[in-house]
Amino acid sequence: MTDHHTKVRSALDACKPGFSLPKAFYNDADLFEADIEAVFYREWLFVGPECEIPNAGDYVTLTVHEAPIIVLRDHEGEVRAFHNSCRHRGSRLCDKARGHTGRLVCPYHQWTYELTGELISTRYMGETFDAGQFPLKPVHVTSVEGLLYICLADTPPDIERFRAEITPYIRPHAPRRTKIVHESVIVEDANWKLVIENNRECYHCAGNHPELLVSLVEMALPNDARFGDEFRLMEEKARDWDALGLPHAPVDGGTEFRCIRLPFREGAKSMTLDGELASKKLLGELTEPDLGSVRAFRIPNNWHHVLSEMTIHFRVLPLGPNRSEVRTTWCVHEDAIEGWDYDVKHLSHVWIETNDQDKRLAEENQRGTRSPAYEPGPYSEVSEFMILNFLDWYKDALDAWLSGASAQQQ
Ligand code: 3BY
Ligand code: FES
Ligand code: FE
Repeated sequence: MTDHHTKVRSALDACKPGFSLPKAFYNDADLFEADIEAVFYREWLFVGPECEIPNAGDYVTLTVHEAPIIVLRDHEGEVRAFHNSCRHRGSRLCDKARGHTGRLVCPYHQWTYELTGELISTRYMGETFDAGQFPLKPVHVTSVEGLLYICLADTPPDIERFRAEITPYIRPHAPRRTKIVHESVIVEDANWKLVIENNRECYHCAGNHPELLVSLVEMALPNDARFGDEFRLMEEKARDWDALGLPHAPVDGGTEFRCIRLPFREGAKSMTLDGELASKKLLGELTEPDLGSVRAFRIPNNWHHVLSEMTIHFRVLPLGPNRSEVRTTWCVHEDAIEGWDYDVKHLSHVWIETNDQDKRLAEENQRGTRSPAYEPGPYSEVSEFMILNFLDWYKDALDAWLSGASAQQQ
C-alpha cells in the first residue's frame, strides 16, 4: 500500500454508517484522486442522449478529469468512442464540444484517422512506418435505449442489468427519435458527491424548489408512508398506466440504479411552470399526455426524467475536489416544431431555476463542510435513503479499488 492508499483506507475506516462523510471526502485532493481512479476511470459514465449524434460523422467531446474523450457515429452508423489524444505526440484532436467531420485530422501535424480510429495518413514518417500500430485508443461505449454511456476501464463493469430493467420504462418514449432543443452547462463549486447527494433526496425540495413543486411529488416510492393524497394519486395513475401497458413499479437496482414512474401533482402534465405540456407533439407513438415521469438514477454521474413529450438528462463530471460540471439536456420529438409545438423558455424554465437552486445548495453544503466545526451528521432514513444507497455504493467502490491495489502488490 502506498501512502495514498493508506490515507484512503483510514478515511474510509473513519466513516460512520448512516452519517454524512468526513470532511476530507468533500475537500481533500488525495481523496479526489482516489475518486477519479476508483469511480470515474472505472464506471460507466453517462455522456448524453444518442440523438446528439444522429448522422455519420457527428461527434461530441467530454473530459473525464484528465481524459479527453470523443464519441462519434462512424460511416457504418455505429457509435464509437476514443481517447481524444493523437497517437503521434498526444495532441488533442478535437477541441470543440460537438461537430461533424468525415475524418479526424490532428490540428498539430495532420495525422489523419478514419472514424473507426484507424490511422490512414501521415507525412514524412519513412518507408518502415507501420500506421497499423497507431490507431486511436478506443473507449467502451454503449447506448442504453438512446442514452450513451462510456467506460474508461479496460474491463468495464456489467451494465446489462441496468439496460434490461430500464428499457421497458423508456422504450415507449422512443428517446432515439428525439432531438436536443436546449442545453445548459453550469459549474458548481462543490464536490461531485455533494451534487449527487443533493439530487438523491427531496428533503430539501419544499424549502427550495417552488417551480419544481408545481409538478413534482416529493415521494420517491409509491408506498411512502409520509404521503396521503399522493398515495391515492399513485393508485389512480397506476391503473391508467397498467391499462396502457406502461410500467411504473419501482425497480430494485440495488445501490447501482433506480427507476420508477411517478405521477405529477394533480392537474400537472409536465415539468413546466404552468403544468402544461412542454411540447404538443408526444414522444414515439404515445397518445396519452399524462404519464408522469420515469425517473431513472444511476451511479455515479446521472439522472433522467422521461415524460410523455420531453426527456431531460443530467450529467455530472468532477472538475476538482470542490468543483463539478452539471450538464442538462432537454429533448423533444425529432419532428416537433419550435414556436408551434414547443417554446424553449417554457420547456426549460423549471429545471434551469431548479438547477440554479441546487447549485446554491451544493455550494453552501461545500462551504459548511470546510468549517473546523463540521462533523458528519445523520441522514434521515425516510427522506434520504437514496443517499445511503449512494454512499454504500461509493464506499464499496473505494474498497474494491483499495483491494485491487493491495492484490497487485502481492
Ligand atoms: O431529480 C429529481 O427528480 C428530484 C428533484 C430533487 C430531488 N430529486 C430526487
Ligand atoms: Fe497529432 Fe502530431 S500530435 S499529428
Ligand atoms: Fe434539488
